[in-house]
Amino acid sequence: MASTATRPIVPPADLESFQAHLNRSTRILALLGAGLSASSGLPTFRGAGGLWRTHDAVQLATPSAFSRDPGLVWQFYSYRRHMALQAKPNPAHYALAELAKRKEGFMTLSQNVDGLSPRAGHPASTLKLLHGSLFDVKCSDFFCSYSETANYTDPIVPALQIPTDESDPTTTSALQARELDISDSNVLLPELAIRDLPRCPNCKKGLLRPGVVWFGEMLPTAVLNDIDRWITESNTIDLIIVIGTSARVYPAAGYVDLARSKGARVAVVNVDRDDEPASGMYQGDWFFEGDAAQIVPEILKSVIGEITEMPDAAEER
Ligand code: BV8
Ligand code: ZN
Repeated sequence: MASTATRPIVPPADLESFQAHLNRSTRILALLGAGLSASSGLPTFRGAGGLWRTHDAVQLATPSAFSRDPGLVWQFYSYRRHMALQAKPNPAHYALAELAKRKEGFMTLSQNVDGLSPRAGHPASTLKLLHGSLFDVKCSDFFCSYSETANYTDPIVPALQIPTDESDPTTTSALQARELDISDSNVLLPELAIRDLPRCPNCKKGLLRPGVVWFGEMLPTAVLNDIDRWITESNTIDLIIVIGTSARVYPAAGYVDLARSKGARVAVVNVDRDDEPASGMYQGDWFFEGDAAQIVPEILKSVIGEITEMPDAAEER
């Protein structure tokens, strides 16, 4: 048994057959999930049992949660904005960006709202953000269409400051000193007054809300149309690469079967061998078990070569 040091990241046989198919593929889809950014230090939805503090993350990502307690929902999103801004794209983000630059017919569908793929230089024309971005905001008032993109202000309003000075026991460093995590339920979150939350500068009435797609909300029409146009452009899709997703949220997860129905072979990259797409795995598919940050650059190497540079667009801001 080869020692761990020399054990190849992916089984050679799989790598060879996958790369042979990748090299000859002209129509490729990728579906990305939170596991892609796990190695960048961002918690997945299912990681930590899908909980942020004592709250079910999926429950917080709903219009009803926002109308019930906008302060709590904003603290959830402000925390995720802060974490995403602190994080850095990892080699998998760069490998996918490089594939997009080198493979004409490569379209990437991301469920991630963390902004790391754009920061890795993934061309926007072939990167579809299905669920929006943490760094877009829009007015929550039904009659106001105000929206803003690329708002990286952290915190977006002073009241959402994740405490930083020593006097406050909930400071990030004080917490780290006590090995507590701000997302830990033992740390009481301040009750925020509505007046301290981000207000719409246009109608001055509505609260601003994160520019993400909440459960029960439609995905952005322009994004869905762009994807449909790409899918119907040709009768075939050769390959879909499913990376770091439990593929349980729709309509995103539905693209795996849609691609399969157009002849695509499926390649899954996931640390959890049981996390297959709902429709299962078939003869000719690949399951690469392990960390996306390690595996994705390896399996795409035949097209993209070695990932050397990792420029971070955030540094140019
Ligand atoms: C809608 C933005 C209707 C916000 C998100 C059909 C069947 C059943 C249900 C439905 C259906 N159609 C619609 C629904 C309802 C619902 C849904 O799908 N519910 C689920 C829970 C069953 N869908 C909706 O509500 C959608 N809207 O349907 O509107 C409509 C129609 C007409 C008119 C009006 C309305 C909207 C869905 C989008 C919700 N927003 N995000 C935010 O982020 O806060 S979804 C959010 O959760 C993410 O974007 C992502 O999509 C999902 C989390 O999934 P993953 O990213 O996969 O993360 P997860 O933690 O689950 O898994 C991580 C994986 O990575 C694991 O497999 C793990 O093993 C792996 N991993 C971990 N570390 C690594 C790794 N892999 C590799 N390397 C590592 N290092
Ligand atoms: Zn407004």
